Amino acid sequence: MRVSVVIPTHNEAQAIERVLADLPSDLTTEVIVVDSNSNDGTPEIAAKMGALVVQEPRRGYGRACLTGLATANSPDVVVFLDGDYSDRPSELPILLAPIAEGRADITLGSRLQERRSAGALPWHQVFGNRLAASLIRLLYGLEISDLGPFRAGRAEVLRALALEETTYGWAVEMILKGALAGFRVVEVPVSYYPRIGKSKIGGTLKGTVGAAWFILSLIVRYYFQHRRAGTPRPA
Ligand SMILES: Nc1nc2c(ncn2[C@@H]2O[C@H](COP(=O)(O)OP(=O)(O)OP(=O)(O)O)[C@@H](O)[C@H]2O)c(=O)[nH]1
Ligand SMILES: [Mg+2]
Repeated sequence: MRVSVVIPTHNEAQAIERVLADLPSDLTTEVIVVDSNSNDGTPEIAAKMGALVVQEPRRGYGRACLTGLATANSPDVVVFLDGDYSDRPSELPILLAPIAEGRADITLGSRLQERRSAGALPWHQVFGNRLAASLIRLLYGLEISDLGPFRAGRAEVLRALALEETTYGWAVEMILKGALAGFRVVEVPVSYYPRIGKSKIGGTLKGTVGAAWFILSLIVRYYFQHRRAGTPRPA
């Protein structure tokens, strides 16, 4: 199985080396760091560690993931992982197993099952993620508990979904479109720790409320769009 790992970064110099060092090299075919205008040496560290560094000057988490997906060289599976060492890259096999065994098209690492370390997620993030996951369970019938950043998907499925969100909505777009198209989305428990470096979004209540509002409205909007249009299953 050819596995491409995509890591979006914006100023993650304090963490990126540990993220790259912890990725099991025997399981990864290539590691792509998609960097947006870091001025702290992140791309240089990533290149030194052997990652393929792609510059993406247009900001946005989703934009970086899309650029990484477009850059990946004939992968079977594409993995998305944050560059702040909140996730444990050594847990990659947990995400790959259901795909390798032919049980899943997309796997989602849930931080809200048993493995989260104390203080890794502030209460407002736990609440927001549980709320979004409940809404997805209710409207889409998908058994998920969280919208975590450590995810994997079969490359042909990810490409068929024609994802286009350029912000943090990208992750939820992948889940919703995947579910609506009838692909097998499977959640697995992963660990989560306080990020290394400065929190940019999730650490503040204001950032979380803004992101939560956007994501909840996306969940409802896709649901009604699908009911109106009867979204066909991508080829
Ligand atoms: N290339 C690129 N990467 C980004 C951008 N914004 C965020 N990232 C990276 O995307 C990943 C997720 O962003 P985070 O800042 O960790 O978001 P979060 O986990 O919701 O919030 P905190 O960890 O509290 O900051 C990190 O590796 C960031 O460096 C961007 O505009 N471009
Ligand atoms: Mg983070």
